[in-house]
Amino acid sequence: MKFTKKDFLWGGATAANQFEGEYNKDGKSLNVAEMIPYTPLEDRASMPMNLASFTRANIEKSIENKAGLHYPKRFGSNHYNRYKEDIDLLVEAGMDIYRMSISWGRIFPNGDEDQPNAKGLEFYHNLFNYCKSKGIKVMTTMHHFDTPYPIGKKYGGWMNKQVIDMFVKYAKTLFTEFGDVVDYWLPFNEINISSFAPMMSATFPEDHPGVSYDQLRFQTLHNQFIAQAKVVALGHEMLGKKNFGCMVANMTSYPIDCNPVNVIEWQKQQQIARYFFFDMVAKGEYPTYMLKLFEKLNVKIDTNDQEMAILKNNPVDFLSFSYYMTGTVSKAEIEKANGNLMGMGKNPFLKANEWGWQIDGQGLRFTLNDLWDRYHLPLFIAENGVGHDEKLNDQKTVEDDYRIDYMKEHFVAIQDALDDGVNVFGYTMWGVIDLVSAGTNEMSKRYGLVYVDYDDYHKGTGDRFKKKSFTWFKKFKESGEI
Ligand code: P53
Repeated sequence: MKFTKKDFLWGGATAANQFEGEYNKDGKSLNVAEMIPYTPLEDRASMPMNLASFTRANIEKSIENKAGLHYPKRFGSNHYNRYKEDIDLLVEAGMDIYRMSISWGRIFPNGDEDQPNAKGLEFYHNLFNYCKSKGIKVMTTMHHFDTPYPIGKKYGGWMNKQVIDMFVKYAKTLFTEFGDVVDYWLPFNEINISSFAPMMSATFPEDHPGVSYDQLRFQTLHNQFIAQAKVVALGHEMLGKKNFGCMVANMTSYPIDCNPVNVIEWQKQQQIARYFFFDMVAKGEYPTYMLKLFEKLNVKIDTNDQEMAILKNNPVDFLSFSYYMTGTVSKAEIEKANGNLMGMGKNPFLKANEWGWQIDGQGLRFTLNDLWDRYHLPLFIAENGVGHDEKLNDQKTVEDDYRIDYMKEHFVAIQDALDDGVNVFGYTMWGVIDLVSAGTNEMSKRYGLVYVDYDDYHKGTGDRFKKKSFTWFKKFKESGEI
C-alpha cells in the first residue's frame, strides 16, 4: 500500500529523563523519575508500579544512596553528549521532525529562581541549532514526568498554586529563548498520568495530611490543566502561532462483548480514563460525568471563576496523544479490580508483547476517527511503538521483523484514517533510539530503530547501531510504500 499524504510529518520521540543522562551536570536538579531505582522484574506482564512505595521519604533515600542502587534515568542513553550523532541518525532515516523534551530542572533547578540557568539554556540552543542546520523540525515537550524534586520538597508539588506561576515563568523563558526554532509545543506529556500517580510530578500524599488521595490526584491534575491553559495563552500572545497541543495517554478499549451491562461499564471507563482529558483541553470545561464522579468521591476542586475562564478561553490548537495498545472492559473485571477503570483487559483477537501490551493497528484507525469526529481538531500521534528485549547479533544489528510488522500495521491504519477523512498531520515513533523505559526502568525494554549499547545497569559503550527496522523505515520514507 502507498502512503499518500505528502506533507505528513514523520519522526521520532524521546524524553529528557529517559534519554539525556548527565543528571547533575551544569546545575541540573533531580526529578522523581531519576530517584526510582532499577529492580529486576519477576513477571514483566504484571504492572510493576507499586504506588504505595512512592513516598517522599522513600524517594529521598536515593540522594544518599546508602544501598548503592542503580538509578537508570540518571544516565539514560547519554544523549546529552551524543545528541549530534542521534540527530544525524534521525535525518539519515529520512525523518522530518524530532519530538524531544526540555528538562525543567536544567533551566530552573529549584523552580523559584529569578533567572534561568545559562548552562541549561546553552545545551538546548546547541541541540535546536543543530536540528535546524540539518533541516529537521522540532516538537518540544515542556514537562515529561520531570517536575524538579526541590519543588516537591519545598512547595508540596502541584497542590500549591505557586507552582503554576513557576511553570508559566519557565514557559516564558522557553518562548523567549527558543520561540523561533521550535515548531510545535506540548506543555505536558501524558497529563492524565497525574490523575493516578501525582507522585510522578513530585506531589506526595505525606506532604498533604488530611487530604484524600482522590482529592490529591484530581487537584494536581486541575492545577496542571490551568498551568497548561496559561502557557497556551502566553505562547499565543508571545509567538503568534497556532502550534500548541496537549498530550494524553490514549487508552482506547472495547467492551468485552455485546452484553449491555458491559457496554455501559465500557462507556463509563472511556469517559473517565480517556475522553475527560481531551474534553478538558478541547472544550475547556469539566464534563458533567466528572462533576458527578467528584461528588461521589467527595472531591472538591479548589478553583475560581478566573481560572475557569482561562481554561475555557484557551483550548489547544491540536490534539496529540500516545497510542500503544488497546484493552477490554467487562463488569466482572471492574468488580474484581475494586472499581479500577484501567480497561486493560485481554482481547482474544490480539497478540501482545512480553509486557502484555496488546498490539492493535485497527485500534489506531478507530481512535483517529473517534477523536476527529468528537473534537474536529487536527491530530498528531506523539508516541507509538513496541518494546522488545533485544540483543545485537554477530552483524552488529537486530533483525526486528516484528517491529517492521508493527510499523506496517499502524502506518496502514493512518492511511485508512486519512481515507476516512480524518485530519491527522504527523507521527513520532516512541524511543526511536533505545532509551530507559518510563514504567519499568529497564533499558532492555527497547523501542528503537537504533540499538543503544547499554544494559539495565548502564554497562556498555553507549554506541548506536541501526536495526533492520531502520532500513525499512528509510525505504518507506523514500518510496511511500508501506
Ligand atoms: P514504557 C503507561 C502506559 C502508556 C504510556 O512506556 C506510558 C505509560 C507509562 O509507563 O508512557 C508513555 O517506557 C510515556 C513515555 C514512555 C512510553 O509511553 O513504560 O510518555 O515516557 O516511555 C512507553 O514502556
